Amino acid sequence: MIKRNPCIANIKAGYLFPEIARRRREYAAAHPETAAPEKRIISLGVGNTTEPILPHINRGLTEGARRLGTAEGYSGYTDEGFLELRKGISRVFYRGAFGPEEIFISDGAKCDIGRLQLLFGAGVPVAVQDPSYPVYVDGSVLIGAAGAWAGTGYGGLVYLPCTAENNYFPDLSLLPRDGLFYFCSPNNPTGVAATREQLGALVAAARERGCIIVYDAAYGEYIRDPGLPKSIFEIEGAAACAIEVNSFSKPAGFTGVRLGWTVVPAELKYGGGESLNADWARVCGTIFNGASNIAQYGGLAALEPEGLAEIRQLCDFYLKNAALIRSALGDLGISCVGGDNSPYVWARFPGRKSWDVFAEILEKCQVVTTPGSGFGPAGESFVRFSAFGHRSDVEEACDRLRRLGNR
Ligand code: PL4
Repeated sequence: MIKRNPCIANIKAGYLFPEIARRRREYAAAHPETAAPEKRIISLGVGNTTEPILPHINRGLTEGARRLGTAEGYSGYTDEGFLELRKGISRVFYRGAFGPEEIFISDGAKCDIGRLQLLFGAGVPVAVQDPSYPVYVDGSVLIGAAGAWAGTGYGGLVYLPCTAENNYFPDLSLLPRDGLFYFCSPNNPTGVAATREQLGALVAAARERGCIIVYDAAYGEYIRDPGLPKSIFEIEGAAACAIEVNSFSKPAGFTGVRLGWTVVPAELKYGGGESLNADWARVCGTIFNGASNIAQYGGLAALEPEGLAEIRQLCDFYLKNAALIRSALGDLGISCVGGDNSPYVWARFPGRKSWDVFAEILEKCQVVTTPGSGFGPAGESFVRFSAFGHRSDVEEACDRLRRLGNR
């Protein structure tokens, strides 16, 4: 009989978000009273957008669908993406620093994170911020990184703790040589955005150690502090050591539409001098057939001035939710970071297990959160509150959080 890929046995049995959904279902089944509106379960767990796509961007989507029904407007496979969309992304997000051949349109940041490791294979050392978005670790383990690094601890990958003690920025001396480093800013789950100086140090360390940074900027449009970089490519020298993955999901409400992009600079080279850009084009050409054309019409509308104003409006809406959550937790004496340049609030419960805090908040408040330990060992004693929710739900959740009492 055919054998199972042994890497699958190395990933954790359940992916974090379905496990949270399972516990929520279990709680609801045991508590039929949660069917009543005043007792309904409110989710501040998974980071899933809730608000309608705003009118200008939505017109881009519907007009795109209409065009596909016409002889002059029809298009089929678009491979690396609409040329105008790639040019527009460079103009809007990178001040035109990249040619369209350096920008690859995707069906979302997560999908490209999953595909990117094909460039490096199983033998490469992989480092992640701890805590971090679970896909970096699980994706690495799936490609065999755990096998290559077995015995090094933490499931075979290198975890760089980001804690209150180091202001949620890792000790870069722990970065393995000739490795891959997943770095996310504003960070999921901590909500902390790295400063220009910190990213300068990160780029310097990556170059000195022969590493490549996979920079996840999925929440860049949530940055409101003008001094904070939205992209790794705002840092000099980054094009020689970084790939950036990005997405329309969180800024434009495209979590269900599916559209993102990855920047692979032409100057980025492996140790042997080969081009990552050429390899990425080859990988995508082989196992990806391009993003939906309808989604790409929506992306084009999002890059127009009216679309950019809507992106700002939508992010402001969720940032206001984050401020409400942070203030409610602060009133209880619970210490938090994030929420100011990010849609996530990272709340600390010293001495507690994060799944226990998750259960306490669900039982006392009927509010779903995400336990910090699901993002890595350094996430223990934290829970993440997502600001993606209807305003009335967030207000109700904040009210109910008072049941936790003062800390
Ligand atoms: C739940 C740092 C959320 N089922 O929509 P994409 O693929 O363009 O972007 C996904 C993504 C990429 N990078 C970061 C992210 O935080 C996310 C989305 N994360 C969360 O609650 O942490 C949604 C997660 C989804 C999943 O597994 O990705």
